[in-house]
Amino acid sequence: MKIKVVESVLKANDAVARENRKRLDAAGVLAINLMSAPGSGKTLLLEKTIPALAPRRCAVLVGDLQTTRDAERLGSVATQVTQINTGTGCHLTATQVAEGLDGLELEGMDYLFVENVGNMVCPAAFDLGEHRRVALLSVPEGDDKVAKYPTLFQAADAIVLTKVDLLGVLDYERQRVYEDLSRINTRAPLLELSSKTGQGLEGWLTWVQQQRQRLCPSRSPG
Ligand SMILES: Nc1nc2c(ncn2[C@@H]2O[C@H](COP(=O)(O)OP(=O)(O)O)[C@@H](O)[C@H]2O)c(=O)[nH]1
Ligand SMILES: [Mg+2]
Repeated sequence: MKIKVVESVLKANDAVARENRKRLDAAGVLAINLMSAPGSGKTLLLEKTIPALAPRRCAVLVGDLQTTRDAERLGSVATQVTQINTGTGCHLTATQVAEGLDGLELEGMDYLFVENVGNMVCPAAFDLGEHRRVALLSVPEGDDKVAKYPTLFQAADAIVLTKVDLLGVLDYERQRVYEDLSRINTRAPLLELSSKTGQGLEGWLTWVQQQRQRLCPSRSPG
């Protein structure tokens, strides 16, 4: 009985997610859902990505339990930013994203970045209508997280290892991450970067641009 309830919630979510994807496709907007533990560096990565990519053609939806702090940070780099407060919800839902889309002008946009609520478990279960899922993990979190939270990394189209500027300071065996990923997700690239120093950002930006070109080959991104 319990399982049926969960299934129906997910089914209803998936139906709204499909509508979200249709709206985004119609507008030629690539949507990327960023998922990670709190503090892995989602907001700072977006603060660096958007100015380098196409500042006037990026919109952002940010999910957090409380506060508009991330939206305030991102408001200085993106033209359209909406904060979604989930209250006690540990992940965004497709319905919340649909409401967020209602408030955005998608015409003229190339990219929609969705910063999910900081959590390594729940966000992975909910399709939001995004085109690509990115899972972040940061060096200070430790090199065992891929094995401990496999669902987040299994669902990812790309995995971003952030804060590599701290590799020399902390005991961190990158090889463990590669080995764990080889068991659970071999199709997603592992992109190592530091939003602080800029190391590795080029590779990430190239991956993002390639995804949009695949989605919308006839329109050149700004
Ligand atoms: N050293 C270092 N710090 C970072 C990096 N990326 C993010 N941070 C810091 O980590 C903290 C959390 O980052 P934030 O982007 O807010 O994480 P979020 O909760 O995932 O959005 C902030 O103090 C950032 O300045 C990085 O690449 N290197
Ligand atoms: Mg954030």
